[in-house]
Amino acid sequence: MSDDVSRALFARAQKRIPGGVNSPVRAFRSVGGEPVFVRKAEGAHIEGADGKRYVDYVGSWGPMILGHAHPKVIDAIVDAARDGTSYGAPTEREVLLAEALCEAVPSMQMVRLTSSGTEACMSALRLARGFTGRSLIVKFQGCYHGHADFLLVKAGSGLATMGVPDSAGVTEAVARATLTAPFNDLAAVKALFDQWGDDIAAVIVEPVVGNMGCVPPAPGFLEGLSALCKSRGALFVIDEVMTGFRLAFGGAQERFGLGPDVADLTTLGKIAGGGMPLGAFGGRADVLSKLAPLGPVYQAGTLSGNPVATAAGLATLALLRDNAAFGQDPYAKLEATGAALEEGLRDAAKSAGVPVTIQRVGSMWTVFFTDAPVRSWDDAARCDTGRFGRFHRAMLQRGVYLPPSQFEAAFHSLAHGSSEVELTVRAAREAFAEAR
Ligand code: KE4
Repeated sequence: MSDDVSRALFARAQKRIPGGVNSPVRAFRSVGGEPVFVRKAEGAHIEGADGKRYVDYVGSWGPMILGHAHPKVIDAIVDAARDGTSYGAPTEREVLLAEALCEAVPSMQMVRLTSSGTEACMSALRLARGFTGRSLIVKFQGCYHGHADFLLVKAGSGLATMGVPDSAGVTEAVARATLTAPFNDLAAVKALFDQWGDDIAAVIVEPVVGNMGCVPPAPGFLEGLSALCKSRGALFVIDEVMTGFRLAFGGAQERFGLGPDVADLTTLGKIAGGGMPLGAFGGRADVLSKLAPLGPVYQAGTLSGNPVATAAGLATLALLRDNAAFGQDPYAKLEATGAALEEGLRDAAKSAGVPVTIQRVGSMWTVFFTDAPVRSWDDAARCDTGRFGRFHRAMLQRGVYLPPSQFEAAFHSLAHGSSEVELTVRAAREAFAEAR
């Protein structure tokens, strides 16, 4: 449960901030209880308002792959801020970060920086419509690409493949232009192209889904989507906001060996900004050249390419290339920690007699409270969310801070070591038993 100081702050917050939070998932509504207000964070730990430390597996929902408050990132932020926090004019750091992002993700020949992943995905899809002259977008049930109106859409009923609003305030007209399909179902996407093919501008996908919990792509699924798009004149957008620099330095595209011609556009965020507000969308030069001021597709932002955010991003990416900083390849370390966590959690659940499915790709993972594999939203929706809530609360009481939703991925960082793994597995043995 949260502490008295957090409870008091939460009561005050709710008077001025809707739900007391600035992003809904932080309100702990799907796990019960009240949120822990955080007053500081360092390495693998966050510190609650009452000073209690927790091993953190949210990591700001992905950005904090180095661990919180890495000294070199903090120094980069402070040094940059001393020279001013925003100019609204081009800077060298934007060039350096653009070059670093395109080098890391070879399918990106050019890139535009934004202030969030939502802006990156919204802008990438507007660009896809502008480049193709088409209007429809295909997304997958259970995938999240930020809160642009046309992306807050769920599957229509029955055979209706046109989307319906998944949020109040999104109009039917807007939702109808977004088609949805089940993740990992290539045949369903082919059927959409057979029905709407000449008006589909783009298909957007999380290459490993984090937003229904961690769900990997079936072998050949991503390549199949790319081939379908190419054969029908649509663009393939890989949303690497979460997976970029997480699954490998080159994200899912590197991890799965997807060549530079698979994705037409890629979106980035989170780690790319080192925990500061930064997103990016990039890809084929012929597509990006349609963007204002070069072309007719408008896109803009006061703080796009912000000098402090780009400094944090550059410092983070430099450390992710610095084996000496961590005594080994950073991604090998993340994999070893992930394997130890996965094995320990699986043993803990088994010894408590609680059926779970643990799915992990590198340093993003989810404990699904179901006894079957989770390949799509329909599978994920069968999870026992009540049992997940009891597990989450029991872990929180034992100093382990998991994402407050069954349908979110957990993340560990390069600051998580054997002592954090041991504490987490020890807590889980008791928490699984409590959650029975
Ligand atoms: P932001 O606008 O939150 O920076 O990025 C949107 C976004 C786009 N694409 C993917 C794959 C994402 O996961 C996200 C945002 N992720 C959520 C966590 N599942 C952010 C947490 C929140 O909304 O508070």
